Amino acid sequence: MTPAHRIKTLTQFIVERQAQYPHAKGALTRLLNDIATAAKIVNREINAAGLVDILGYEGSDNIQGEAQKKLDVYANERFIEALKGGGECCAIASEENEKIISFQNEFSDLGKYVIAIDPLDGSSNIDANVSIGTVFSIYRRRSESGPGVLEDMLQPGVNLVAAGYVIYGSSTMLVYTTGKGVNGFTLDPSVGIFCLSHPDMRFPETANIYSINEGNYIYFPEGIKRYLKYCQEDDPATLRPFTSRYIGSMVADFHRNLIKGGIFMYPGTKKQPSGKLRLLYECNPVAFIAEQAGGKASDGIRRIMEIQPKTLHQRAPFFVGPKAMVEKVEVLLKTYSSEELHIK
Ligand code: AHM
Ligand code: MG
Repeated sequence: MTPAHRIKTLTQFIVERQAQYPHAKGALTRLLNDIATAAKIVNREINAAGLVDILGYEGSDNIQGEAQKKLDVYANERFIEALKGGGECCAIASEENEKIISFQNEFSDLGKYVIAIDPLDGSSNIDANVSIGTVFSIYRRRSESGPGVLEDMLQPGVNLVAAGYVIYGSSTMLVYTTGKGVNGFTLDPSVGIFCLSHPDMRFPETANIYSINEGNYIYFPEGIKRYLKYCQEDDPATLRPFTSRYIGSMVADFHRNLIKGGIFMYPGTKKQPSGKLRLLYECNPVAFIAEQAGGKASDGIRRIMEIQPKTLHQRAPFFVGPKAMVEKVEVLLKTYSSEELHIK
């Protein structure tokens, strides 16, 4: 067992990191703490979901036309509340809200950050007790002062100051990066504290997992079909056939692949050329973490983090994982799907 004096809490960790920057005023530290606090409250509610009969459709559709579960709404409210109350952020973009939420309270001139968040990703899994997650992106605002505006949000991933996710699984973890590696913290539920459990996370050298909703196979571009066949070929030297694993919760699928070694894919199809996942608050934060863990994230052609977003809820095809795996997908897309996808 780890001796108590060696346990490092999330708060200690981010304060220590901040101390390396003498001019930092602690705003990012407070912001990350606000997110961690909201995550703990959401975690408590998720764990109690089966007990308090909170499951079920809220009755409203979110702006993508999907039915919202009560916990989606609850999580959205908790994160907005925590971030608004903290005063370090001047606007939030959430999967659950069509427009950005700008803060117009007494803090409106103080917050120099904006947050894009999916408060509860994979929420269709809740009633089956399957892992779900929260995903967040933190940007420095572009506007000078006052409530945040849309332009503050429409920034490419390369401008990210920090990003992370919380996975509500067999244990609850917060994983984040500020561009200096990736660190993971596990919640000790008995005391309600996130403790450093996964320092300096990296994709393993060997990887043999692929994650994709293969039910969409007939709609996939030819390059993706070829990649799936490649994954299923017999070649022990390259660990093939690979293992197929798909939970249907991006955070959980990505987290497993980060730890065990694998690629997560959500391609575009003829019906949905941009795929399903949203650039600002699903692809970009996970891409930042993947790159910081030695991996790669692509829309099949471009680096995800270099895409200039045009709208708040825009989607992007998403391929993320160890570099070699993502590059193989890119090559096959270029070879077999350049006309379908207009790859130059
Ligand atoms: P959501 O934001 O509505 O929960 O949808 C996003 C989720 C991802 O977590 C997951 O990777 C994907 O949808 C699964 O989609 P599909 O059911 O089409 O495989
Ligand atoms: Mg989502």
